Amino acid sequence: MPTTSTASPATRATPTARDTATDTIPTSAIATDAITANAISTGIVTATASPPEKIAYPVQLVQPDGRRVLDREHAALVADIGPTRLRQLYLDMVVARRIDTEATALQRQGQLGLWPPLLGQEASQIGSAHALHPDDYVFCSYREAGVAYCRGVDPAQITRLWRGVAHSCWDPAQINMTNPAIVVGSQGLHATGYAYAAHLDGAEIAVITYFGDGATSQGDIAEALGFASSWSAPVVFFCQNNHWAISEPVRVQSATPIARRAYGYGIPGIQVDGNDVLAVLAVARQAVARARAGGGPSFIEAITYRMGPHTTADDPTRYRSAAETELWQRRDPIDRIRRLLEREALWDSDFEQQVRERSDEVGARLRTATIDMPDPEPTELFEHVYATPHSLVERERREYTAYLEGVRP
Ligand SMILES: Cc1ncc(C[n+]2csc(CCOP(=O)(O)OP(=O)(O)O)c2C)c(N)n1
Ligand SMILES: [Mg+2]
Repeated sequence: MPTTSTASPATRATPTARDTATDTIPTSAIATDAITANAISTGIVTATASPPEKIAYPVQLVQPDGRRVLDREHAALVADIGPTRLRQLYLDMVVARRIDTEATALQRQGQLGLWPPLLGQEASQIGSAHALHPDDYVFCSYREAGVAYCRGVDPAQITRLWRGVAHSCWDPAQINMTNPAIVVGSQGLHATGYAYAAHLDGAEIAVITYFGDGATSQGDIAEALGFASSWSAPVVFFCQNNHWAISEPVRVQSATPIARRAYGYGIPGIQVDGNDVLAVLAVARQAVARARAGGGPSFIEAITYRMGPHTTADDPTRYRSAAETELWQRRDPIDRIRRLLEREALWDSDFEQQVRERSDEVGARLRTATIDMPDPEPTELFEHVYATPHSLVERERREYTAYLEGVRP
């Protein structure tokens, strides 16, 4: 089978079209199983699969006005999501936003050193997290507080790292989720290694790694995709294309839609409306099921938008227009599911009250715990550098202790 050429002039023009595609009813999506027929007898999947001729629109199940989209294939993947679970998705998204606004406020009040807001990305995070099983494993970037919440993290732990009082936020073993990875893309390699080991152990789990559009330009992600494909590692590559890598727009990261790049590695890729929680849940379930069943890696590009700054140290007004931000405010992922609930007569004042109480409770716990976090002893810096004692670290600890004794009153 001939390999398909990469960017044609037509596809080169797509980034701009892609930027505005999420209001449109999808007519088709990328086939997700195009490469399975190419698995050869060694079990290694060849990269000769042809990607679809064009990527039409991302998968969408709910339009911004709350109307359902007729897409039988993907709707079938969430057919079991009834009123209770729909409300749960809404509640979790509101709580994720509350965690974010509370932490952002705490940073502005001088209680945190830094915070990376997730505002606008709630559907991508909550939808994908709801597709996971407790024994699956998450390798995240720095922005996935919403995923951590769904994994069951204690809200009192979320800001530990960002206040600078600990090396980590939570215990990864308790929620099967790593701590924030600051080195962009590094978590893709960690996920692939973990997934491959699980595969060798015969563990029927999926591993998911979250990263951004900018991370797709990193060698680490390219290496992870190549290795995961060659060795059928059960990993879901979940790219939150939030349109920006700090001040770098997504259109300069890739000449083709990011999901299409997966095909170069022999990995099926799919684009999804990342502000549509049901669509994200559908495609994430498909990818997770594939990984758990031994079908190997998948790639999801969730098209969303970072409504806030990159971090609290950033001023996005210096590199993007108010008109662009306003456009995406009209596609707010929480408003969309609220409209769906209203249309389907699932919205009432009792539920509204329940949502308010839960988000107040989580917000208050996060705030009080942050302010009450004790400052660590300066020498705790030397803990957990190596798993076993190390002579260099011990020497540095002694030197630093002596220094502190000299300067402390
Ligand atoms: C290897 C590496 N290079 C550069 C940086 C600085 N940096 C931090 S975040 C970021 C942008 C990442 O953008 P993206 O992958 O789109 O994720 P987003 O922040 O939008 O979620 C950069 C360049 C870093 N932390 N690590
Ligand atoms: Mg980004």
